[in-house]
Amino acid sequence: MEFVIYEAEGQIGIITINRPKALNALNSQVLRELDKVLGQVDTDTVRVLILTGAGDRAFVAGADISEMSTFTKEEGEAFGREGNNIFRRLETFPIPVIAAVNGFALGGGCELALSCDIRICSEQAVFGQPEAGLGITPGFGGTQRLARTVGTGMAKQMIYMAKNIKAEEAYRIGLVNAVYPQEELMGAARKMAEGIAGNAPIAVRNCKKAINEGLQVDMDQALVIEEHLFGTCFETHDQKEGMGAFLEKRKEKHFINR
Ligand code: CO8
Repeated sequence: MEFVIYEAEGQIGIITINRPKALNALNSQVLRELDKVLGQVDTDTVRVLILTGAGDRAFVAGADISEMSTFTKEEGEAFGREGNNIFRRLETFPIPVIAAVNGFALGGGCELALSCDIRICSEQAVFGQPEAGLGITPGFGGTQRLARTVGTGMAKQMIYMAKNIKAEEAYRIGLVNAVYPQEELMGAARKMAEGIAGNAPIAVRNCKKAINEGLQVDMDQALVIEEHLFGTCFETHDQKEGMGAFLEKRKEKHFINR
């Protein structure tokens, strides 16, 4: 693969969008490679993914403007569909995904981060949806996920004004969970990933599913989704291990993803 790197470090997988000359902009090839990489993640072993951008300037500076500039309506829709399908695959990926935003996260880059479960960033990160200034709408889920993450008022302000915001503002509005010095970002992402990976993997997956799917339906249905996922945990080895460790006053737990 030319533009996407995947490294598995034990229970943590790291995906790096690697097109630094174009500030990691997403062209069709990058999107296809990202899709392919997701298919290669061994979710029996890997419990958490970290997604970041290569170099020290950009997470992803958007969809590739030179590729999009000559699109017809049909090509625009097809490109939007391709991106949406892949971002949705990431959003519903069985294990949690942490976006480690190390620089520009603009347009499709902000949308990519929004498709992850958790966003943390470096002090030099810049977020924005510049599309309206380019004569288009956000097309990889930004109108939907930004509004769901930071609320409609702030999302509309960011999208209508096409004005970028810095890391501290992104933190203030709840777009990211934490801001770190650039050199500490990946360490912080790994530490968070290790914290998640130390818990029962099936329970964590079920939590992700319950939150994601529950937010799509009304509260009564959402609680049924939770009840079902809660119940299935009791069929797992790891529930017996987790509760057994508590009852035996044992600190070490051996979760085996079964
Ligand atoms: N697309 C293509 N190339 C890009 C992109 C991009 N989004 N962003 C940066 N690059 C390229 C530049 O063209 C430049 O290439 P070259 O060296 O060959 O000229 C290289 O990266 C470095 O960029 P700059 O020289 O511009 O670097 P600066 O430090 O001066 O500026 C910025 C950095 C501010 C990030 C600037 O590059 C910029 O504004 N980039 C565009 C950001 C943007 O508007 N992104 C949103 C794009 S639209 C989008 O993402 C829509 C998503 C949904 C699509 C749905 C389709 C249907």
